[in-house]
Amino acid sequence: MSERSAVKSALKAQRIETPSWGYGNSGTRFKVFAQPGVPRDPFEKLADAAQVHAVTGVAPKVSLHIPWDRVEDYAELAAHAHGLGVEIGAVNANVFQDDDYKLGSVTHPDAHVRRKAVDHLLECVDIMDATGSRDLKLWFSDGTNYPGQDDIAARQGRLAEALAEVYARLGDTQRILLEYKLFEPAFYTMDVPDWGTAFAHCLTLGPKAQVVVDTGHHAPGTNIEFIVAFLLREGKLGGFDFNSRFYADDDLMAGAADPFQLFRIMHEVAKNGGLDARTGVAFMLDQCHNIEAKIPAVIRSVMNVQEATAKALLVDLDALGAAQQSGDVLAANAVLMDAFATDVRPLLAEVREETGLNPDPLAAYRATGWAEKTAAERVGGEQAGWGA
Ligand code: LRH
Ligand code: MN
Repeated sequence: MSERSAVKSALKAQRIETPSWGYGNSGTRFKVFAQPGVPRDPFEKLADAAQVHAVTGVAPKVSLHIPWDRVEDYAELAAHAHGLGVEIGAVNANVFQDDDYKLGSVTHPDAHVRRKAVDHLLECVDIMDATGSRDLKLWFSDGTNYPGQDDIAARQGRLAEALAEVYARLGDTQRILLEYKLFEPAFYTMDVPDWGTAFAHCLTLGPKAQVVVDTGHHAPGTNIEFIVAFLLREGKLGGFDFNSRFYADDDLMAGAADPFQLFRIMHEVAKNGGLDARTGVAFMLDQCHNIEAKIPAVIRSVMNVQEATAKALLVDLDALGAAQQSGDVLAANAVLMDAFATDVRPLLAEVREETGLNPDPLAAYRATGWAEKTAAERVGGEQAGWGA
């Protein structure tokens, strides 16, 4: 198989999971701007996600967030997804919007509050049983705002206890994906602030616990691809929450703010076996489209991840290895920069045509008239959002 056709088959096999909340309204503490045609329920969110998969061919999974996507019958929701040509992916728990969780959820000083939080996490595993999902994604807003507010070590003990109980409930093929975040909504300590803390808890839990790298959750200047290479080597990279940022957890479109960083990350993924489905890395988007049209934004983001992946797959690893081995710093760097400078859009257009798709997914989407159709039909009811 020529290098080019190997790259094309890897691109055809790529799978990018889109977030149900990316199709709903979202914003900042200053304002949430509504948009015409926004879904009112998880069924309509899945219909929008199916539009993304229809024009990209690589986005067949949709992450849910509970309770934002709470329904009576999750098997019915999964069947609805199937009918649309998509399936339900990771289930995201939410222990960050209930008044009881002001001082923490699974780390709260009060055992009753911890019990309530763990019960929600266990409910999410029940939902996974109904939807056939593999991944329980856990992000905790837990933390403190002032020195002395609570005992840092004691909170870690409470977190470990809660995670162990949920881990014991997992089915054989199910996983915990533990997500870390440096700050926000807490501003002194977060109980899972960085990859090291997440990694340590996942090591303690066992093989069914892995780390999620949200690209917006690091201190400015953090070398995220180092974390990726390290976790892949340890077999503890469970997935990504792709988005991009200029400052903090901006949750902008993946690759929009820093396409070179996304390329460097995908280079470490590609060269360390992370694109191999057996490695089990979940490539998920976690974004909010506060001012831009939501479905085209998700399509653009999927294309940005595809472009970063294509460039990473074009890195001449033999030349890179030779330059690294001989200590030729400039030559080694040039190998990567050459790949990054490659215009891979014609290659991706070819991949799409070979899979029977329009080479231009955004043009294909516009041609469906879906935006106009949903704006006309989805009148009344309450548009979906974060319900915060
Ligand atoms: C937290 C986070 C987490 C989700 C939420 C939508 O910042 O990245 O992954 O639960 O965004
Ligand atoms: Mn995230």
